[in-house]
Amino acid sequence: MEQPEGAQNSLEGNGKAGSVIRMGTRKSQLARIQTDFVRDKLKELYPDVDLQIVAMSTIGDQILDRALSKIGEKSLFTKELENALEKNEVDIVVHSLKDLPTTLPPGFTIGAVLERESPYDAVVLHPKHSGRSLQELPDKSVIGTSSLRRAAQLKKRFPHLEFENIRGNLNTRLKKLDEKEDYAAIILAAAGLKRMGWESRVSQILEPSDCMYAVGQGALAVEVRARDRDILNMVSILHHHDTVLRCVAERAFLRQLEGGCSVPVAVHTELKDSLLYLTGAVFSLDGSDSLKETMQTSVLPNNEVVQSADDCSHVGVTACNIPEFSMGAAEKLGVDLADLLLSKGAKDILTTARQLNDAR
Ligand code: DPM
Repeated sequence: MEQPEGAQNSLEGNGKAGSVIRMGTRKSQLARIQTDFVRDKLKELYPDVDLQIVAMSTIGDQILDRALSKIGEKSLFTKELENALEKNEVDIVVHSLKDLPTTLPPGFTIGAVLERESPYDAVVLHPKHSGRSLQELPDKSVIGTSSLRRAAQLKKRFPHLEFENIRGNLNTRLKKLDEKEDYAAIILAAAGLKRMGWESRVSQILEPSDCMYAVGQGALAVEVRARDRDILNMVSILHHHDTVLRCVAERAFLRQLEGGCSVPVAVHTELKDSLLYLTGAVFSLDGSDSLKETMQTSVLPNNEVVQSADDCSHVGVTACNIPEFSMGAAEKLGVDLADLLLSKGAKDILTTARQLNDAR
């Protein structure tokens, strides 16, 4: 494997790729596992680079008593890490893509989106309900989730269940589930459970007809300083073509809707025979009101379109090694689908959901 220019040289300061690359991470076990995963990939590709890990705690990790959607601080889990990037204390930060806002602060970009794990949500049951599906849980069973997206869809689909917030990192949540009688089950992303080695606790994977996933769910993102060309080149090799196009469409959809990480918006994407399909939906908090549509586009590169050399970023993702035509088509698909939903009244549904959630 050839290394991009600069990666072998020890270039001091200015965020240039040198022989040492520092990777910032949150302290939670999942964040560490995700960062180690990317470190191992980079180590294989660039055996001569010294990859160091710098662990930090973030606001999202410190405030554990309020629902995420109520803290009101944007980029909850990412701010401290971005500060460290900005101040040149670290060079790379690994995130779950779904935690990254669709508009990144100026100066930052996503330099790699890795192959997506399962994007679906999973049900983890209290041991006493072992073997049951959501449908089979007793009336008024309490399900723990602080995702408005999950609660809205599942309330509609399983009206016999009740939903309550649950916070904390994955370890804390599993403990709260198992050691108390507060929840009959909790809903978590299958990808996180798999990375933690807890697949055996998954009793049910939710089909799109039960619960569509969040924008970017299941994909890892590598955030870097946008001006850092050497590091951008270095990590761009980690981009997974299909995942990038799917996630660019999803992020463009969410951005055009002006949704943040705390609105009931869900998606489903597929890339088959160079056709990209995007299904997007918005929900009222109880799921009783919703809009859902599907659109598709060809992402087959059109040779007549010349790649623009200096800025190949789309919804915060810089992927110069993926044809500009495909990236542009994916972004447009997301925008067009959002515009279609907006023309049918999506704005009202989201505004009401936001107001009700803020008033709770
Ligand atoms: C975001 C949401 C949640 C996380 C909202 C949503 C879940 C919050 C909750 C934007 N970020 O999904 O509707 O359940 O209270 C998060 C998880 C992962 C990344 C954990 C999870 C792991 C999966 C991945 C938290 N962020 O969703 O169970 O890498 O996509």
